[in-house]
Amino acid sequence: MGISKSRREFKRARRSIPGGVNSPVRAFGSVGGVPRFIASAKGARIRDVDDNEYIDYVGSWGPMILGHAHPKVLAAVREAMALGTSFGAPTVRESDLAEAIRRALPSIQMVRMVSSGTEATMSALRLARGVTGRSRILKFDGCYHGHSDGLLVAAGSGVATLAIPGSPGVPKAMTDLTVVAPFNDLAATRKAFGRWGKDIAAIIVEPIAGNMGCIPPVPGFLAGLREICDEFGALLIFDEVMTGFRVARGGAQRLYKVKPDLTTLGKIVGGGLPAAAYGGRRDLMARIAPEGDVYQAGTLSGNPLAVAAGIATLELLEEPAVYTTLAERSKALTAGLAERAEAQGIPLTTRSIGGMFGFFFHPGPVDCFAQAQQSDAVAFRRFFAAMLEEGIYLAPSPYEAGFVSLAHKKRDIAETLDAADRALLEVARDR
Ligand code: KE4
Repeated sequence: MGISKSRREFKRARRSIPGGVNSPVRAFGSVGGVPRFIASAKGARIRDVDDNEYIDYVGSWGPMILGHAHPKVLAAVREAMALGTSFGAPTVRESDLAEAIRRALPSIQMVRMVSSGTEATMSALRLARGVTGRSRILKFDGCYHGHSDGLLVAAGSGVATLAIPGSPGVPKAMTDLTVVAPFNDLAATRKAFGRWGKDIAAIIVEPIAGNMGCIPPVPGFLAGLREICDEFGALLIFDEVMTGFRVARGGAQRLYKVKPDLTTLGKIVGGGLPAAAYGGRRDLMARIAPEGDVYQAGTLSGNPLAVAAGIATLELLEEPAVYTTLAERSKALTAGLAERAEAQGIPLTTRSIGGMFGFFFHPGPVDCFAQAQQSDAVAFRRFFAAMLEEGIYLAPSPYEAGFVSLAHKKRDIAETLDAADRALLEVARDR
């Protein structure tokens, strides 16, 4: 596979852009090699600047659930574009999108559009602090909620701890307000509330973790968080930036039947354009300016092009069978991977939930970040590289989830599994 143009463009990009990319994971830092510079995409496939084609399981990190360049989404954006690209004033279509979100997620009685998942979680946490008058928040180790200071943290030493800065530039004063507990560990969460409960404004959680690989909640975990929040007067925030409209029309909260106080959304709600949202109980959202006193704003919030793409995407996801199809594709892929790995004596733990999936080179169980970190990183790197060479584009990190789209057909899954057979041989050979 020739990649000379990507190699040249990567060298060029690094002169002007930090790491040559506009978001770190794109640089292939975890897997090595040259990131592919993408020229175009259609359906389940992307094409790089060297004219290599790949079956794409990243899908722009989740938004491309319909497949790339869906004709109805493109038409909606073209139609919107002809009327102007941004007004900085209210539009009818923003209410159409808000109502579509409310219909899909009934826990969202009011919703505010923003431009990224980071903005959505940052704003939801400010609202939680504003309405409770409390300063601390609790998050889970391995969950990612965007890069705002209080969330860009690492777990301290110990089971439930005050966070430590996850990056230079994040002041300790910020991370002292963030408590970190292990994902899927109710006992540790309850212990943290025992110590800081009266000052914890909210728990924020990915109801299905997708940023430490794909790790579902163990039975009772989410319901347990609901109980703890109710007992201590904290708010429960589901960060469904990834899982919203991905695992079910109503998101993970619909799958697991646990009702959060606030929900954050992103990715799919913008149909691949920059749009995200936060919303929830009316009594909480009414505290957001200008109706209330908790400030949040954004020049391009509710941008007409992003709203058009979001509405078109959510409309196409109203077809009842879509989530059955997505789950079938995802399950066929992960079951096939597990079968082939077992045949070659390679420990592999796989997960598939709706249209998202994950796999760990690990015998299992993998229910939290500490266990995910015990996965075989070398095996992952070898598998990733071999699959890329085969024309299969997986997430370039063992700590990401994978995504199928409605454009992935059975023949794409079969082609992927044939490639996996050969790629797993590479892994087995070097073990
Ligand atoms: P953005 O600010 O990147 O739009 O959203 C942040 C965010 C919030 N919450 C969850 C659950 C998320 O998964 C994300 C962003 N996801 C990553 C990939 N896992 C985006 C890819 C990237 O960082 O380039």
